[in-house]
Amino acid sequence: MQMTVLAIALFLMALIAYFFIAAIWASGAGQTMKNAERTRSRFILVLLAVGAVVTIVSLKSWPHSVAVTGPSTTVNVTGLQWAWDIDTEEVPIGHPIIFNTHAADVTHGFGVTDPDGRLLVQTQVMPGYVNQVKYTFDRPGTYKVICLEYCGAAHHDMISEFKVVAQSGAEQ
Ligand SMILES: [Cu+2]
Repeated sequence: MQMTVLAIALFLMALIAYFFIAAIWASGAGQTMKNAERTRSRFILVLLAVGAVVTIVSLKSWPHSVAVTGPSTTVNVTGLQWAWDIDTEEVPIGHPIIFNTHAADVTHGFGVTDPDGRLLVQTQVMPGYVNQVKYTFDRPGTYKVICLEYCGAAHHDMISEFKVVAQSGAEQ
């Protein structure tokens, strides 16, 4: 879907660029250019081409993909005023975890922090939708789930925990 949108956007940009170039060409500006102007125009075109290549090469992959190849673990999370209902207490280390989140009442913000309190992953949690977010934990410990969207009087108490454990521990 995203590739289709990208292709349509690029096609429309090329179409607009074509009409601009055709209009400049039809005005005869190209014929009356002095050498210095022609050199400058070529220099700008080269800069544009270099900029386009650098932009495309340095683009990161789409940030919204939750596609996981190979085994993964699904954790179901429900946000409600004012608690998190998480269907597991432990998840395995080094193994993609897909959090399926949804809200039972109002919009919440699902955030996972590591044992040092650093935010690792987050997504909005909405009634009527299941929002997915994927993360692979690389060290064991107790991780906190916090709410990142103000949802009422006890929003600040909306804290839960789960443990990240070695694979063998998860199977016990
Ligand atoms: Cu909240």
